[in-house]
Amino acid sequence: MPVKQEEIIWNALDGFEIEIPSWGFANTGTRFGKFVQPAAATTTEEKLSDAGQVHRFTGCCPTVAVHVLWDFPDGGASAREVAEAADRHGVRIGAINPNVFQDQIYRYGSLASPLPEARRAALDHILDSIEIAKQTGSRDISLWFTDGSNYPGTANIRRRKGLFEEGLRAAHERLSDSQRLLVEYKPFEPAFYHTDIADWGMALLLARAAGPKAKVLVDTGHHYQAQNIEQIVAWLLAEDMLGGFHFNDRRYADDDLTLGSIDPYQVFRIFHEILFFQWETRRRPPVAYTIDQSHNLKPKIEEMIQTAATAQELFAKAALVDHAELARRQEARDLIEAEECLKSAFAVDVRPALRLWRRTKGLPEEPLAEFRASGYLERAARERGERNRGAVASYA
Ligand code: PSV
Ligand code: MN
Repeated sequence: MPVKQEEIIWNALDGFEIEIPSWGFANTGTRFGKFVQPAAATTTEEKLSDAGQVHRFTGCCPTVAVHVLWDFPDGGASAREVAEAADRHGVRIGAINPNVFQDQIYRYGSLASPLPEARRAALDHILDSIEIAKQTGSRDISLWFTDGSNYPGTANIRRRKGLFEEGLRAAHERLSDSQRLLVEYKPFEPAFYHTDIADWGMALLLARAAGPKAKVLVDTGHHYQAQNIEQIVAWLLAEDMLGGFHFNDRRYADDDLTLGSIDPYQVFRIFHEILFFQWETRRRPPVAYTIDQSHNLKPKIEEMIQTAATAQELFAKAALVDHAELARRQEARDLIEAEECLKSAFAVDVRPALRLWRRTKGLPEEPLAEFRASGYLERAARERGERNRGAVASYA
């Protein structure tokens, strides 16, 4: 590999981090059931310990996104204790995700519910989450809402939009100078007729209505088939409204499959739009990269290591696009050569450079193999197996 290419890859890797979700380490399933793993994390401490392993072997996942109800249960550890536990395991707490969808009170929605007490409960929980974020030193409060309706005529769509504007504005007022609100959109599920924040345009308008520290979060699984996600990314960048990502891959809907397992070229194109923007503007916008996957069948820690390595590879490939050449070819309407700028960068095998980068950073060249050899998973299965067995009726 030419020295210049290697240098570009190293620079890209030096500046690349991706956050991992605490919920990726616990037992999760589909709505038809769970297949329990003996080594799955059963407590917040265990999730952070597993996340620490991912960072230890990859060197690119120093922060962990947490879900408030799942990671700070009532009567459980305080925000400070959770932050200290993260520290013990070599990671930091990242985005705080409020949960305004699980409690019974949210049957008709949260910030847009027709019930004032549900709206109040949702806002209070979001405000509590902002306080938690202050204690854990987290910049981002990441909001996803299930609000919507299942049948035509059953909800006042315009009124609900107004309620969202009000609620988000009230939340925004509580942010410190260094905090941000990220507004995530999703077209359907669990609501199947209308979802209040269904696409990036709705998220953009609501974020603008909330205030200057609110940005849009793009979850790659939250789009209709064939939607051009990199175009959405380019537009959000141009509007200074791209706050971050939830990365995962999909074949049908919000499948939460491993990043790049179905369409790695799409992830490359997303990274390319960001890096092309940076090259043109000489500006690096604060875009949070986060994984949003929780695996039912694959071993969870290994899967997260696999995902992080894939993200590094695709980011490094995108960094290899020759931007000056691309700009020239686009200007000259040289369609074939412009497209080749992307294709040839995507075709480069960056893995040898990635291995070398790891070696110089004192990281294992083959993180998956090294993790497997460490015996961590077997130990975790021994320690947690009994508790996981208790979590389901039948267990093999
Ligand atoms: C919803 O599908 C979502 O993408 C939201 O980001 C949630 O916080 C996350 O998955 C976990 O359920
Ligand atoms: Mn998500």
